[in-house]
Formats: sequence, C-alpha cells, structure tokens
Amino acid sequence: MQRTTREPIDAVKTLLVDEKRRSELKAESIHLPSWDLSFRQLWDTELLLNGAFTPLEGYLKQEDSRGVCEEMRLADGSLWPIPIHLDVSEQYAESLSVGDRIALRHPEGMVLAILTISDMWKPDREAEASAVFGTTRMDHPGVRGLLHETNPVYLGGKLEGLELPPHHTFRQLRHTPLELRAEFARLGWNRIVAFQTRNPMHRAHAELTRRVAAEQGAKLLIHPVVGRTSPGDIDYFARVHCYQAVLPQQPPGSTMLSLLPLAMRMAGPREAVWHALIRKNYGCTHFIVGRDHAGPRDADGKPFYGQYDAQELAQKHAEEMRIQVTPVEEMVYCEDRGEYMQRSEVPAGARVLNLSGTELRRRVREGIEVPSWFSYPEVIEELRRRYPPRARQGFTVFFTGLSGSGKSTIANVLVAKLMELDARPVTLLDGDIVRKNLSSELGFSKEHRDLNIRRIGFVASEITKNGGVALCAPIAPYAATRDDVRRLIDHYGGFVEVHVATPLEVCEERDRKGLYAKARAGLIQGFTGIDDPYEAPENAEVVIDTAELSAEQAAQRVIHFLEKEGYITSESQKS
Ligand code: PPS
Repeated sequence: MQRTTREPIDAVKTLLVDEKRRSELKAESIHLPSWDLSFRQLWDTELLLNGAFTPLEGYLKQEDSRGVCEEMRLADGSLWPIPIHLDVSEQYAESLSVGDRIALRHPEGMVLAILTISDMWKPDREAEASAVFGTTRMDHPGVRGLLHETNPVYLGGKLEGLELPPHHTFRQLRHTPLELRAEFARLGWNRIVAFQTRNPMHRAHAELTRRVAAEQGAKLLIHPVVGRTSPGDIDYFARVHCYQAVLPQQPPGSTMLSLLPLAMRMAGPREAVWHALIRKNYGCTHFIVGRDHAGPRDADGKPFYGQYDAQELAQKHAEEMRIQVTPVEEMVYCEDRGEYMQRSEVPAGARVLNLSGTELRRRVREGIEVPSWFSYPEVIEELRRRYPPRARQGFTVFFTGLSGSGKSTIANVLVAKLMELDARPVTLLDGDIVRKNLSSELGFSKEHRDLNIRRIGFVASEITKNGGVALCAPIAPYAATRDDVRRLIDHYGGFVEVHVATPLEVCEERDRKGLYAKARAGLIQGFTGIDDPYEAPENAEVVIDTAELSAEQAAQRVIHFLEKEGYITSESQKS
C-alpha cells in the first residue's frame, strides 16, 4: 500500500562553497601546489563534493581511517565502512607539510577543490586490505587496486569545493543528491527504492525491481554505477543503452534512471552498507541488496564472501542508516509456469531455466539466439554491438623474448601475412623502433624498461580498442608489467602473448648487433640475459623457439592460433 508520509531522510552536506568564497579560492589556487586527480580519486572527490558521501567533510584523517578500518566508524562514532583517502606519491608528499593547502585538479586541468592537509601518513595497506576486504589476496580486485594501484602516502583533511567535474556523456541522466531529491519532490515521490547495478538488466532484474517496488509501495530508482566497477564488466555506455531499453518495460511513471559516478571497491558486505548510505544521501528510502552484493569471484568462479553476508551486514545497520534494506532472493524463470519467481517459491519438481553469464557472452559473441524469456531483444542487440565476434574485434600480439631471439623478424613476417589475409589495419610496435621515437629518452633500468612497456601497452590498447591489430615486439623482461599490459588490453579485445623462447646461447651465438659481445666484455651494463633478468612467461598463448623454426614457420604458428581462436576467419578476410 502506498504511504503518503515521507520517510525521514537526513540532510546531505555538499562541500561546494558559495560564489564569493569560490572567487577567493580561485585566486588562491594560482599560488598553491597542484595534484592531478586519477580517475578513482576523481570519482571519490565528486561524491565528496556533491554530498553523496555525507557525513564526510573531506578525505579521512588518520584517526577516522583507523576507526573505519577497525570498526566501520569515524572518530565521532558515525557509521562509515569504506576508507576514502587522497593517496599521493612519496616524492610529492616530501614537498608538503601538515597545514598546507593543495589544489586538486581534474584531468582536463581545472581546479575542483582545495584540500587543507590535516594528516599525512604512510599507511599499512595490507592491514587496510585485511580489514576492509577480509583478505589480502591479489585476485580480489579491491585488494589489487589498494595494494597495486594506490600511492604510498595518504593525505587527510577538509575539502572546499569549487566545482563538480563536468560530464560529457548522458548529461540528462546525471544528478547530484540534491538534484535527485528535488526531482523526487517535484514528482511527489515519497518512497523510493534504489537498485544498484554494474551489469546490464535482463528480464529477471526488471521483474525483481518491479516486485520489490510493488511490495514496498515505492517508486523505483535504477541507479547504476558508471565510475569504476569490476574488471571485465561491460562499459557503461553499452549498459546505459541497456537500461534505457528496460525503462519502457516498467509500469508507466514508476521508474527513474540516474547514473552514479562511484568508484566501487567490490568489498561485498561493507560495500553494501556503503551503497545504502550513499542511496540514503540521494534521497532514497529503500535499498535492494541481492545475493552476494558487490562480491567479486576468483579465477575459479568462487565468491570471496558468503552469499548472504552483505544482506546481513546491511540489515544490521539499516536502522542507524535510516534507509530500509530490502533483501531479495535470486529470481529464476520457472518454465512450467512461464514466469519469473523467487527460487524458494518454485513448486517442487517444476523446471527452472537458467543462463549463466559465460553462456550469455558466448551466445552474444557467436551470434547464437538468446532466449526471449531471458532478456529483451533491444538489450541483446546492444550487447551484440558491444561484443562483436572476435573476427571483428581488435587484438594485440605481444612478442616477448631475449635480444636476438627473433621477435622482430617474426613480427615483420606476421605484419605482411596479416595485411594479406585480414582487412583490419596492422601497426607494428617493434622494440628498436619504439626506442627511437616513443621512448627515445629512456635507458634500460627496471624503471625505464617498465615505462617503455607501459607506453607500448597503452598505444596497443588504443589500437585494439579501435578495432585494429597491434603487433608489439619488445624484450619486456618483467612478468608483472606484461600482465598489466594484458589486463589493460584484454578489456578491449584479444591479447595474445608470444614467447620467443630462443635459448640465450643461440641468441648470443647469432649476436647480429654485437651487443652480447659488448655485454660480455663489460662495455655495456645491464644487458638482458647477461647481467639483467628475463622472467620467462608461464602462460604465453604461443611459445616459439627460432632455433627450431624459421621466421616463416613461426609466423604461421601465430596465424594458426589466431584462426583457432576466431580472430581471423574467412569472413574477416579480404575477398
Ligand atoms: S625492454 O627491456 O623491453 O624495454 O627493451 P626493448 O625496448 O625491447 O629494447 C631492446 C633493444 O635495445 C637494445 N639494447 C638492449 N637490450 C637489452 N638490454 C640492454 N641493456 C640493451 N641495450 C641496448 C637491443 O638491441 C634490443 O633490441 P632487440 O630487438 O631485442 O635485439
């Protein structure tokens, strides 16, 4: 039954200053040191400034951070489950003192806020990972983000906001908490149930949200995350088109779509509490928490958290959060009844149909029909656009191996063959060529080699993203850096690592450039394989030993792999 009275919702606190203060801060910012916000920091900062992270008034101080990690509480006792810091490099931190003010800049250059540093410390990030994620396993994306992609010094302190980051996409679907509250008030919506999602919505989700809204006598806010989600998730452009396709399926006047620029941590139970608090700040009265909310899975598909841990923790704190947590069960399609039902409602012996995420992706990629009980044709069409078959995706072939192993020779043969066979544009990023232009100022220290490989990886990812073929042929001696490049690229298309595993003795024997002789004579230092490491890949897609194969045969082996995996087919070949 629809209630008419508005549920109590606490005020939100935006950190944006008034016009007068803004001009003063703008003038001051010219003289302040700047920090360029990374994307994650930008998303955190936007939600601090617009009030979505109320009661926070800036980045956590050390005492608050300790409280959040240990007890999910700020020093004043308020509930807050996820630490929000400004992490900076050691070098940058050395130029700062507590009490300093710094200007935080958007990647496009404008100053978004000024931070007054009240705390600066080197955190124990392993301890933070254990507390927040309950694990330090690097295959947990939140742990990985914290331990691998976070700077080593934390700054805490209050923020004064000058402006919110601009959004150039889906502007009509962007709202601050105050704007969304005003919109709800204008529509006369008193009870609003928020649905958090980082995936496309199919029929089960539409059915579930419709049900909850009806049961609670509430309107529905579809509130997808469009900041950082989990690696491998579908990009938000495609997802937003999917949500827009689902809207007409909901009862008229019952549903709103708004995009949330949140950087998720995938912290499962703690994340559910965080999501509920954020939705309360956006003016919602109810929040749906499903099975394994914001819970990642490991490589074997095993979840990191118990299926109902998130529901339990969020419900435990619901009263204090002043938002009603609505736990939901899994919805399944009961074939005998021809409708969606909660799993526990399915009559004994009735047939339940299911389609796993992996099977859905396979069908989408391979152009196989997706049953109409599962999704809407518009959603599937959008997914097919986003996941073209491999023959229409870009891909990178990443050769790695010792100097003189034959990487460039094979890569050159492969360029010619691909240009003959396939319609996609091919770019060769050979080690030597890259070092003459893209990385001309770099040497061969570990730091410079890593930077060199990251630059190559970045260019290759752009080529792959745009449907082209990138062939890279550097030594790339470090496994972790190669893995980072793989992660960067396989989000956009194919990544094929080819280990040119020609033994050192053979490379040295060939010594076409005379560099091994020089290295042995001590005329050059830090030469890979002689007095510098080479970490051989353990899981390369293709392994080639040019002591046994000609360049032509080696290139043919790569072509076979590309054909077997569907990157090259008769369809993609020029007629
Ligand atoms: S790395 O480690 O991936 O950044 O190296 P890369 O960019 O592929 O550059 C390797 C080429 O530079 C020449 N060269 C050296 N290689 C290794 N170690 C040292 N110290 C060094 N100094 C110069 C060498 O010719 C490599 O070319 P390739 O084509 O691999 O033989």
